[in-house]
Amino acid sequence: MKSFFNVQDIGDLDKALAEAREVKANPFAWKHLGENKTIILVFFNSSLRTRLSSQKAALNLGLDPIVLNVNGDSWKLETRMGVVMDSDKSEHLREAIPVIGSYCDLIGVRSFAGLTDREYDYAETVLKQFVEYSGKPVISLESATVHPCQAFADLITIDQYKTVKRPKVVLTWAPHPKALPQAVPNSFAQWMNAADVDFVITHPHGYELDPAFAGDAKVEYDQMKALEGADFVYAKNWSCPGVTDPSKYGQILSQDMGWTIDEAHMAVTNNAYFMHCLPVRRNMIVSDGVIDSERSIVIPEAANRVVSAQVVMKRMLESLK
Ligand code: AN0
Ligand code: CP
Repeated sequence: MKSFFNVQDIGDLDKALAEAREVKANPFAWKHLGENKTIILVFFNSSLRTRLSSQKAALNLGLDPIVLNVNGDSWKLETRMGVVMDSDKSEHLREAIPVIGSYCDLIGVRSFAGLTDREYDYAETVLKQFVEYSGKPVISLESATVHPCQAFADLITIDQYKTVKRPKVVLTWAPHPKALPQAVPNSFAQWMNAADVDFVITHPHGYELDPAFAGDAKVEYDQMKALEGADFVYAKNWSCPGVTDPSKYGQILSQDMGWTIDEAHMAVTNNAYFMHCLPVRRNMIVSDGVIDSERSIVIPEAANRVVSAQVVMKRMLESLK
């Protein structure tokens, strides 16, 4: 595997899920694969799960992880081309990336959407520079438009908990005080469209996801109707994707607390499991009662982040040989 951004990069999903089950059952069986190899994990933004699960996955494979916190302990990096570098950014990605590439075998990059310039974000400008200038396989650890390690872990979790062959999975928007990227819902939609599930998206008007990710997924604007009979409820906030009105890209269009997932919402489902990628704001996205209930699987979902990262790194190491 050369890079990991989209569901297509993992190939056949049944095979990927079978491999995930193997890795989960026997995490140290491929400890030789990463011997004398290094992964550099570059973080332009905060993280708890991605940072720790990526390091743990690397260690399970015998691969040495090095973490670089850009803005914290490195020079601030300029990401735009052709600018006069008279700001607080001391170094350009154009030099930093090949230098990073010369120190490692694999690279992971977290670089969130700026949410001001839709074209810049949706072109995955930063991630593409890493691919072009590092010469190494690159994993998106949530880039401007995708979070594939999360979506793969979500699929692994659904596969683990489902009790019917084709469960109903509902992605629901929920309110949040800050504008958030679309990477998590974009990837979740892309992966659910490719998986064997009955997938429905629900959100207020104006929050339509980019068709490149939403595909033919059913959109139901009545949240309660969407949730009826759901086996899995996947809550997430996102800001305006700017599909219908590009001038609203990255804005908060609604803070309707009626969309917070509480017991009344869960009551219309098929005793659904509750999922969220975390970090989650309690009593904004989800009520204490729902996230603390026995149907909440947010912790095993987060635990599966080690499994998804490990399958991806394992495949990349195998294709280096
Ligand atoms: C980020 C987001 O919504 O994309 C990361 C989620 C994994 N969340 C926040 O910034 C709160
Ligand atoms: N879900 C997730 O990616 O969490 P972090 O932002 O803490 O890495």
